[in-house]
Amino acid sequence: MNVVAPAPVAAAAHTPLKSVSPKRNSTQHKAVADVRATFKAKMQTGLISITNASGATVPLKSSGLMSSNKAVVRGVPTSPLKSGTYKVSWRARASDGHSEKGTWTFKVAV
Ligand SMILES: [Cu+2]
Repeated sequence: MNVVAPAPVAAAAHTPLKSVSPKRNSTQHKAVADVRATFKAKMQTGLISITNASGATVPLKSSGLMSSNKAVVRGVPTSPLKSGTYKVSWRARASDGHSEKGTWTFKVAV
């Protein structure tokens, strides 16, 4: 009888991203007060940064896991985001200790 080696397990996201707000590639028609990356489970740590169309970092008054829901990494700009294109970068550590990161983009037209 042949011994079949187990197939290698594909490197998958350990705690996948469930949704982002504002939605990826969306256009918002009012100023955006916060951005959120929601995962399928609680995370250990998380950070968000936002850059504008010229690549400048948008100042945030807070960035991190929401204390009321640790599956959500939230970034709160110092002032709501007005018209422009924004890129959100997130980085988070899952409960198994592995770090993940990603980006998404959205527009504001007010
Ligand atoms: Cu993992």
